[in-house]
Amino acid sequence: MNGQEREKAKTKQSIPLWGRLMMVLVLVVGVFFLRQYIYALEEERQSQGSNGLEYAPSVSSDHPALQYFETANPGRDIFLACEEDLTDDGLKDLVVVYHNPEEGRLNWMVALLNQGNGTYVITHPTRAPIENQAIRFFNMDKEGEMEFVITGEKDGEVGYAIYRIIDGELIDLFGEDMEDCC
Ligand SMILES: [Ca+2]
Ligand SMILES: [Ca+2]
Repeated sequence: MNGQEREKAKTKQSIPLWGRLMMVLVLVVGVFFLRQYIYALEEERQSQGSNGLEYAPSVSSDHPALQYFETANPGRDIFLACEEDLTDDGLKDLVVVYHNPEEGRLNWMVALLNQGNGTYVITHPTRAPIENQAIRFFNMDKEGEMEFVITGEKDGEVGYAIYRIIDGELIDLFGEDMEDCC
């Protein structure tokens, strides 16, 4: 034990009983308010519609990233374009679900990665659900890049997959029945 540690041990021992009781009281009150806070959050979540799931809204058609996509890929039908910072660099990126009318019954999804100078890097297209597409952003591992889940249908078959940007591309982390709905 060096001098500093001995000093610390002494401080610990010298906390009087009332001090320890005060600490317990503060802890109990703290836990009480934390629980109230969590209940309030939960209530708010439940009041926000079906299953508490909040799907990302589509951006408006004059959104700069969407216009960038349409300039690079003219003539596509846009089903969904949702904004979030996927790369954890403080710049909003855009996920676009679209259809090329020159193709058959196929939909595609890309992400536009914001370069911060008015330009975007467009990821390689990956297959997307045919109908009722919805995207929900969330942070799966509580750090770094945002993940998102895309769900959709094809002829009543429902599927979903979870994606993250890895090395500048949309990577499918896992999913279920995507082949039935894409
Ligand atoms: Ca970003
Ligand atoms: Ca994450």
